[in-house]
Amino acid sequence: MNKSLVLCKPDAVHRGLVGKIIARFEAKGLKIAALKMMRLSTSTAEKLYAEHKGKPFYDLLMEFMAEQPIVAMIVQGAEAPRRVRVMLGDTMPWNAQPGTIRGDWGNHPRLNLAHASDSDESAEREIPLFFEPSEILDYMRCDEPWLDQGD
Ligand code: FUP
Repeated sequence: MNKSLVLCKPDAVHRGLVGKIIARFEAKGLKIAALKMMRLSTSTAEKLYAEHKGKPFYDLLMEFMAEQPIVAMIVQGAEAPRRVRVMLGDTMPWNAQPGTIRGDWGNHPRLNLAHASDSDESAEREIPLFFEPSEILDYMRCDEPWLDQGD
């Protein structure tokens, strides 16, 4: 099963939307394999968003991500990165479809509620920035036989 690193960003924490965001992944049949609340260090924020260094929005993004609490999780399931990104919606909330997390609740490209890995390769790079192997739990949801049949 594939994994995606998902962060509920500071705006999701302050707006009390973390539970609703997690509930969407759970209801979809995706599995929460790791979960914690934390403050992001500037160094981890820089590693997460390394590809954006130098862009006009970079400094404000670093400030925003590192100063307030976030909730980090690993969401697991078949094609998890692709499916979670669809559920997040477009980066720009005004382009995000209703029914997506950003389409329903997002208001600004920086205040767009959640981050999610954009591929298996990104997830492999991002997950160790947030979780030790011992923090990732391997278990079977009781509804798993009814999900992700893979055929
Ligand atoms: P996404 O993967 O959908 O989060 O989007 P990007 O990797 O393109 O953007 C990384 C972060 O930069 C997101 F938090 C949104 C933010 N951003 C801005 O603040 N302004 C912009 O114009 C574009 C992105």
